Parts: sequence; C-alpha cells; structure tokens
Amino acid sequence: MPPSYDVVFASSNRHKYSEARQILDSFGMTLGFFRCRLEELQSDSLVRIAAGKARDAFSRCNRPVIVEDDGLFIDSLGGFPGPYSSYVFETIGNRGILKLVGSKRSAKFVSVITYCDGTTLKSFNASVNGFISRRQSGSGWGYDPIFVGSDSETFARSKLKNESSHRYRALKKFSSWFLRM
Ligand code: ITT
Repeated sequence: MPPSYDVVFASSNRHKYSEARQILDSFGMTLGFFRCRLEELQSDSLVRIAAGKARDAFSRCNRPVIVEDDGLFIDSLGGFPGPYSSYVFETIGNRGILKLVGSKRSAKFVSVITYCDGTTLKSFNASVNGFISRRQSGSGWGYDPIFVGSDSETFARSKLKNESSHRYRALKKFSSWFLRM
C-alpha cells in the first residue's frame, strides 16, 4: 500500500471502506484499505469495541489507522441488535429483523470511528434517526434495504446516504479533528 494515504481504514467490510473513502475524499482526505478481520471484544459499548479494534488494527498495520464499529438500534426491541448488529445480520438477517419489529418502527444507526496512531486513541460518535421499513427495498448491502432515513427512502435506494448517514456524520467529526492536528 503506498505510504501517501492520510490514514488507512481497517475492516473486513469493503462496503464500509468504499463509502468512507468517498466521504473522506469530499473532505479532502485520502484513505487506504487494510482488509482484515479484527478482534472484536464482547461489550455493550460500541466505543469500547471500536477502541479494541483500533488497537488491534494498529498493532497489525503499524501506521495511522481508523476503524469503525456500527450498530442498528431498534426502539421497539429495546435497542436490539445494537452492538450485536454484525452477528445478527449474519444469522437472522433482514428477513429476521422484519419479523421481529413491532408496530413502532423507529430506529437509529450509530457509527463510532476510532483513530489510532500508537500514541493517540480517539473516538468520534454519530447517529442518524430513521425507521425500519415494512419490506426490503433496493439492493444495498447490510441493513440498507430496511433502514429508512430522512428522505423517506431506504438507504439502499437513497441518493443522499453518503451525505447524511451515521458514517458521514462520524467521519465529518473525525476529518475536522484530523485536519487540525
Ligand atoms: P468490521 O468490523 O470488519 O469493520 P463489520 O461488517 O463486522 O466489519 P460492524 O461490526 O461495524 O462491521 O457492523 C455492524 C453491522 O451493521 C454489519 O452487519 C454491517 O453490515 C451493518 N452496517 C453498518 N453500517 C451499515 C450501513 O451503512 N448500511 C447497512 N448496514 C450497515
């Protein structure tokens, strides 16, 4: 990987990287990809999970790195799947979530971006409110076909996702801090 990137994004999920790269590009930053499966500790806190992933990522790639931990929090399910979103997606998936959600469909997506350079460890937290659709719509990745944001479209159909998402908001905070550093 050329050393010219401002920072690298460590993740097993290329969709997260590709959106993060596009978003940071709009803030004038370059982002490399360090594809790997990170150690994910069990915790009910996305910030603690992201901090663990960031330390693990830095120990492996040895350059300034960011990681992201996300959670989909559904109100009628007491915030489930929250920090377990990755596992729940791999097991019951969007069809399973649609069966569980009751008549109250409000939800939020939370993103925690954590930066680590071996000296500094810093997290940036953001969320976006929305609701869970009645059926899947669009062919996006992850929970995109069932999460409806502010434009009343699922993220899978929205043209505004990368200007309004949890990821966009957390990366905006990260980039304004990083560019001032
Ligand atoms: P890494 O930990 O390797 O980065 P992951 O896919 O396991 O990748 P998370 O634990 O952060 O990432 O993700 C939690 C789940 O939420 C996972 O199933 C994602 O696919 C999903 N997810 C996160 N952001 C999303 C988005 O913008 N749209 C749709 N699904 C999303």
